[in-house]
Amino acid sequence: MTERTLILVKPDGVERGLTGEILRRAETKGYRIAELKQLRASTEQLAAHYAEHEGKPFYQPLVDFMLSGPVVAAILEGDRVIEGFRSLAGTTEPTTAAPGTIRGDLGRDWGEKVQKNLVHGSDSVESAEREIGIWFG
Ligand code: IDP
Repeated sequence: MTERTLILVKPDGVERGLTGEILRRAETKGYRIAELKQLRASTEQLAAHYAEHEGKPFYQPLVDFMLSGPVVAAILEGDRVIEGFRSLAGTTEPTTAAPGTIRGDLGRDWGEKVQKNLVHGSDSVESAEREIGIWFG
């Protein structure tokens, strides 16, 4: 079943020059980049994107981190791409994410309040459509 997902290369990934490597992994897996842009996120976009986390202790550090530099937003297309990209990204904590994944191979803990884990990928069809609206209008 062909799906679309919204991915973000977070500011740590852009700053470290890993955008190409992250997109390469998605393309090599066979997913198609339907849309791609670099931008500075607005507080409104982040409030909408992370609404489910509002009130959690890492919420404000997360928003501040996402405002700290440019992000790269992309729409990926492919069969089961939502699940597939999350599998490529690995689990949330980069220190323990499995080797072979983006977070496991390229990330680690930096002793900060927020997990700087390089990428975001939508977690369901509903989230993907909502997030594509936030980042691509
Ligand atoms: P996901 O990105 O792996 O789907 P979510 O639970 O949706 O993880 O959390 C969104 C983002 O918030 C994570 O990618 C990470 O950057 C940050 N985050 C989540 N949980 C924690 C935490 O317990 N401490 C610090 N940062 C967190």
